[in-house]
Amino acid sequence: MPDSFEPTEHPHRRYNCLTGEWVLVSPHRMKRPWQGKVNTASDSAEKKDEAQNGQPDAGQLDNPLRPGARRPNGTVNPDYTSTFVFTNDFPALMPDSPSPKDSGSELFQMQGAQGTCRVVCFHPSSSVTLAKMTLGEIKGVVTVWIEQMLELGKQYTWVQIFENRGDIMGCSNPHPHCQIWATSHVPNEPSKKEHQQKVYFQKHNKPLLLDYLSDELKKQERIVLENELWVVLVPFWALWPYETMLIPKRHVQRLQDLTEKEQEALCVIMKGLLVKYDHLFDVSFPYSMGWHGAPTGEFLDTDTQHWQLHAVYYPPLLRSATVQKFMVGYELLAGPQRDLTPEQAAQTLRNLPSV
Ligand code: H2U
Repeated sequence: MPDSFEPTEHPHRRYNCLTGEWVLVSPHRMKRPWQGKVNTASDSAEKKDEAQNGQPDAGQLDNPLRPGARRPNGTVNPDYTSTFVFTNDFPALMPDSPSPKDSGSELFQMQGAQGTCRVVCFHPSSSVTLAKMTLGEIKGVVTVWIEQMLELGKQYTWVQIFENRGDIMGCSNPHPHCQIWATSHVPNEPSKKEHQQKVYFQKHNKPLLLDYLSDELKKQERIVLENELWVVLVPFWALWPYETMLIPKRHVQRLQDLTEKEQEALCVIMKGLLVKYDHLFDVSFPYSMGWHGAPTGEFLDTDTQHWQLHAVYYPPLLRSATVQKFMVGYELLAGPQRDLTPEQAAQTLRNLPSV
């Protein structure tokens, strides 16, 4: 067995201290020939609109998220000029759905799941992505996120803000928007983070993610962007090829705890990251992203200082605009695996323009 370990050559496992799971890193697999699925560049509505000199195309006219559109359920959207929030017409959760009776069985457990789902349109134009919005327009989106966290957080234990971008991610509509699902329970992913951060805090009396960030800033191996108040990095344990984490430098538990200055600096760094992503393979970059912070509802009255707010971006593209990473085979049967190293991904992203 060779004794000179090279992370860019030799398969190894990395620990995700935020979830307690391991990722298999196999950098040499980037060299394998690809005869599998090649997508068409999922460039959303952007190019179509540009081709028609800004005139809305047929898709835009039928688009149920645009200002003034009649949605399939008959509701007419207002002629909004900035952001627009509405309750999802096809919600995955209902506020007043009844709970099942306790089965009394360890093997057949069920729980009630009450909640609500909302859609947030970011902009009246279907051809504008967050990367292309002005800082003022992005600030409008951040303000809505905070308002929604405050409102829904009063009632619900977990408020999940997430954006699915691009048809490759299963996004049903190219109009710039995100979703919010608020639930009476803490879902699986944040549950793991709740546990890991709590255990770390009990041991060290410091938030896990702030210690992690401080080490990352010293190492300077996976930092993509940094400003006075925020950092974007490729996590040490990143699973998706160009996965990133966006994290405030100060100890902030929830989105609604950000100061005005932090909100403004967030808009700048978020736009910088999204512009880099668009440059990476020269397409309007697809991803799933979302915010994770301390739980809300009944947790608002408990000690949650082990939590540090952060956003995660999970882009599916691997080698080009048309070759994506699939979470299949080994990932489904055994555990997650990635090809290029997080350091290689960070270096590539770092070297791309952010304007
Ligand atoms: P996605 O593009 O991420 O799938 O989100 C769009 C959401 O918008 C989706 O959840 C909702 C869908 O249910 N929607 C409505 O609520 N009303 C509509 O008329 C169209 C889409």
